[in-house]
Amino acid sequence: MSSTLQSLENWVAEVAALTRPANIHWCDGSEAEYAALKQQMLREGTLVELNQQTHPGCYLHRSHPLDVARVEHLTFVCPPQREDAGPNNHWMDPAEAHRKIDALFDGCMQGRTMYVIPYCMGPIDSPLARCGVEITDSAYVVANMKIMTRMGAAAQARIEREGSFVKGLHSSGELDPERRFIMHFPHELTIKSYGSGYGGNALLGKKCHALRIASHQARSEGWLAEHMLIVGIENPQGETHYVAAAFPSACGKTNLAMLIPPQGYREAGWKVWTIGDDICWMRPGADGRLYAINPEAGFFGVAPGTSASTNPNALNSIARDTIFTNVAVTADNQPWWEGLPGTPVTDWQGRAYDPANGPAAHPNSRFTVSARQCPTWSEQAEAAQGVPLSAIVFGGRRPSLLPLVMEARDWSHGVLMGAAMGSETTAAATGAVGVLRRDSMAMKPFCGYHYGDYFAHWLSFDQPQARLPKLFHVNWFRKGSDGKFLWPGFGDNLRVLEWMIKRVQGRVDGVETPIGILPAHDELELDGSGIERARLDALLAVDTPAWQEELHAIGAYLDEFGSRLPERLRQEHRRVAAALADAARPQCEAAGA
Ligand code: SAT
Ligand code: MN
Repeated sequence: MSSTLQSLENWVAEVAALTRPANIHWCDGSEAEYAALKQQMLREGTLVELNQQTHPGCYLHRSHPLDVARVEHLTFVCPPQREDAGPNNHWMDPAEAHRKIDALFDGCMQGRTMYVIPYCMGPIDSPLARCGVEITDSAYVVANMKIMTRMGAAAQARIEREGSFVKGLHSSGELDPERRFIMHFPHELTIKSYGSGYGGNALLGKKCHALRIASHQARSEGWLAEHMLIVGIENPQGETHYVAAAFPSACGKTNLAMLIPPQGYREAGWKVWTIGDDICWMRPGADGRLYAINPEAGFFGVAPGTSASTNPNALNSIARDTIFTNVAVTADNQPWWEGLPGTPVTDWQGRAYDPANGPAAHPNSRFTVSARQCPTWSEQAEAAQGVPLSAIVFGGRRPSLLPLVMEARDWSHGVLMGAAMGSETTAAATGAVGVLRRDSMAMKPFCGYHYGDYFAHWLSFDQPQARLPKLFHVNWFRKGSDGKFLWPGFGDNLRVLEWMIKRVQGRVDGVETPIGILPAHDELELDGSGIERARLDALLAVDTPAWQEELHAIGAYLDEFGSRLPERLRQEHRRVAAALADAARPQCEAAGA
């Protein structure tokens, strides 16, 4: 197969001239192609068969030990002008970036097969979907792209019809961290990634296209490309409210997207429907509401911590036809990670398990599985027009200060809440874990342009005819004085989502505070949760002096975006700071009296 689209033909020929592969394979996305790829990887040893009785169709891939997470310090966004990348990105002059990375690509596929993967991000017939072509020398990447995207002949047909596509060139190279770059050229709709075979660095449809390049495209076309899950909450009356939520990597997006309601809710008839667990593209519909699609077709989820108690739907999904990456293995060859019953005998590097070497599964080990395998998968995930959003939720890992939930008083306030998001870092990226960093809208590693312009783009959706979703902020990770999490999380998070939906319906009033609208104590359904009043007080406490410090820190962070920070966001920041000062005053006077 090749293409009727000349620009695609030309680009493939150009890449082949540079990388000099032994063969070129155009992926058609068929099951036969997928089966042949797996056989080849099994022969080469890049895939290992797992226990086919307990896990039919499941395989394990082991990465190079120095190639197990995204590498933000080697990831560049290269618009022509440095200022357009913003302080939130590493920038390189595009000509220099091409030169540097092309030197690595020169001859890198000699003796290897070059795969051409046409793919579509989003339902194949959706006007919100966008297409790309990834060229790679990694069969593992092809197999993952098959699960994660609509890949093959149908995508190619759409590309040939539309005449345009995002170009992604990838080679695993030597897997040498010293010879590794992930480069983005938003103005050329081009991605070049060399030297890593790992998830977000190598599956170019995911973070590179669906977030970094797409966020840039979305800005000029009037939509939003966001790092959000999408979940449908069906109440006992049979109405479904769709909620999108932005949390940084490895903060529970997959768990929330697949939540199982607490028993009392299940008995009352509540249901949860999974649309997506990582990425959300949304745009205003004719009725003024925001409509969202999940551009992905699969889940690339964090394995450790996934268990029958935390996420039975995920565990169910991955019982068959799943690619595991960097997990451990039991004596009878079942995949294993911390949080599962049983004992590992082989660690993620293929060594005999020895606790002295650290966890058996890598903390960022993953499963790749088709979304359709999820028991709560929603048919609406294929809806061409997307689903209308009732609420958008921001959140992060904050051991203190941030209440369980708060609602923004209006869109501008919500954009400030999103911009001010902070979270403790996780194993999803290389570097220190557990350090608080600002991660606006959970897009710090993924926004393909200047954050100041991005905040302005968010604010621009607040139009007179718009019927925007309500904006909220949650924190499942607040700890008590004993250092333990105050909130049980997982299924009980539905209690918080229910409150949000009641707010959307205008059925509860909440309590206004300087930082936003919080639930009144009797508005959160706690029946059967075992959470006592004192704990709820701690979860919803607003510590005014500590919040004043937080506002100070947020102000300093926003100042980093200089003159591109929208004035409306500054005003909003001043408004909240003033409200906090007001709240602090009577206390000071009392203390002084
Ligand atoms: O490594 S990925 O970027 O694919 C996953 C994540 O960090 O969210
Ligand atoms: Mn993610």
